[in-house]
Amino acid sequence: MSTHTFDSSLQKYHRQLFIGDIHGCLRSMRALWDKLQVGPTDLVIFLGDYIDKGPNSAKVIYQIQKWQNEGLHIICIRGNHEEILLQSEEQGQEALAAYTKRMKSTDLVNKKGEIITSIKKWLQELPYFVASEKWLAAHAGFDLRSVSTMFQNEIAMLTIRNFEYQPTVAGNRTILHGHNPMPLTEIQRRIAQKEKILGLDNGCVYKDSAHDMQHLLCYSFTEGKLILQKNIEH
Ligand SMILES: [Mn+2]
Repeated sequence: MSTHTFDSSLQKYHRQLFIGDIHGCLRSMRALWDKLQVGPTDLVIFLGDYIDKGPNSAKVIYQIQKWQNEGLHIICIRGNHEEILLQSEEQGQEALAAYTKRMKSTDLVNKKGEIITSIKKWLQELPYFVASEKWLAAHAGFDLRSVSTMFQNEIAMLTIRNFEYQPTVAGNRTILHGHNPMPLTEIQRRIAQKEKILGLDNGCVYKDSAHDMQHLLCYSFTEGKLILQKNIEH
């Protein structure tokens, strides 16, 4: 496997926009979207964890599906929360009910006690990562011990924390990820210093956390700038 494995068609988009963990924060996501003014020459990559913890898991997915159906170029990467939801249903209806109750995402379940069909189909198709010529994106990050582990270790893509950059393995590409909430000042510092690993989860869903948390973030890779939306959930 070559480090040059990537989708070259992704580089043509004028803006390549990466959005961090949403966790059911529908109002915040819509407010961020209004600021972005996404058009047909843009590519939006959502970094996973659409569901759980926040108030509107199902509606977040319906809204993203609506934008996709309008013909906007959107890639949704799989997060550990999407993976765990699908796994819990495989363990049976009781496991699914217990998980969604604990995660405040019972709106994902229909009257038959299953994941709503259109949501389940969408979740099952989510990729674990996306690779372009200039960047690599996954929910949590990559296992950079080798090129093959980088592209094949899906557990790492969903859950890894605090991994070190390896320029030869990553082909000098920037890695974009979410999963691990970080203070805004730290995220801004890493962008300013042109670091090669950029985490974009500022813990939007944690409404009562510190002042430099609670934002839903979008990083415009092509412009090198951050667009912020503070949590506005009720
Ligand atoms: Mn996560």
